[in-house]
Amino acid sequence: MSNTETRAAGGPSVDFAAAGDLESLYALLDEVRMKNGWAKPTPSIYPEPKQFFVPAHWRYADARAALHAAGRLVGTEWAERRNLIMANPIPGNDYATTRTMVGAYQMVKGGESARSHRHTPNAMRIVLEAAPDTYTIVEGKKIPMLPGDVLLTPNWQYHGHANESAQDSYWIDVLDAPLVQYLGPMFFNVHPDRLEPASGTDPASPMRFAFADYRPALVAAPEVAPGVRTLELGADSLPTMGRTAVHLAAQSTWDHPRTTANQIFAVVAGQGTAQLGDRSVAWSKGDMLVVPSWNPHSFHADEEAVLLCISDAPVMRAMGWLKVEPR
Ligand code: GTQ
Ligand code: FE2
Repeated sequence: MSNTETRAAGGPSVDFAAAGDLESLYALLDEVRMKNGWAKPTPSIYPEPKQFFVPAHWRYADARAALHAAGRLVGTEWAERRNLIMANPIPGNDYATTRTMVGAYQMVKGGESARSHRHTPNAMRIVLEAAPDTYTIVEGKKIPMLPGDVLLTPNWQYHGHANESAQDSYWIDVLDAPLVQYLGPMFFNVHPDRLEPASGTDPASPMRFAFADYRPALVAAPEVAPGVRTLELGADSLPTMGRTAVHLAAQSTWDHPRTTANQIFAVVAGQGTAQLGDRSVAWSKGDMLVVPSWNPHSFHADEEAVLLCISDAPVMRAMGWLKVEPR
């Protein structure tokens, strides 16, 4: 007979009064599914951010070659998306790039489409290679995808991709899916028509930040450091992820302060080096880098460069947890 049944209603389920030492107290706690909070090996509350996620760098040259090969082996008839996930290289993780976001590379072949679906995670894309007549179809409108463009797909909007050009297109996807998984409200469904029919093309969609528009504005923006300019792309257009375009003049260095925000960087143009935590990496066009919360990081451009910084700063700000290290 279990203790639960022998104890009187209202009394303790086990006899804590009989615990003569901590070990027997812990054994009794196990029986009522409780843990002591005073002798845990790793406290849950600590003085500064402690990350399981690590800074990391992925080369577009690798992703592109892998996707090109996948183009022979993976059809969009059966795969929801032909994409590669940049899972943070920590034990047991096969999805999240950082706590709140996942970064991926995707390829849609010339003449091919990726079927329409919708999901509660917010998404955005940064186009690396695409010829005219490559579109993402968002809620029945064709939105052009050209190199350097940033395209948004908010929560629950139907989206599919149609490459009506002759050239394979490649881009980076960033989604807040790990945050949605963590909090719980994950929903997904496919569109009844496979690829949602489009009623027209909307090159000036508020969901599109065309490279041709933001690059001139970026190079005219004030310097935040010698040779470094930044521009927000549509603050608040997604509730969870912000976008900052960064222009680095040749030989400039961007010493970005530590922040509680998690950040994914996409290299839109140029090449250089970065210091991520205690790692040095050499980056070039199309590469992806991740800087989890509170890791030091700086970028040096060997030639003129444009980076896109995608961050969960809007979430941190909304919760009162956005903190940037003073210097
Ligand atoms: O293109 O809709 O990389 O839903 C991951 C999930 C891309 C997309 C990804 C997605 C998409
Ligand atoms: Fe999607």
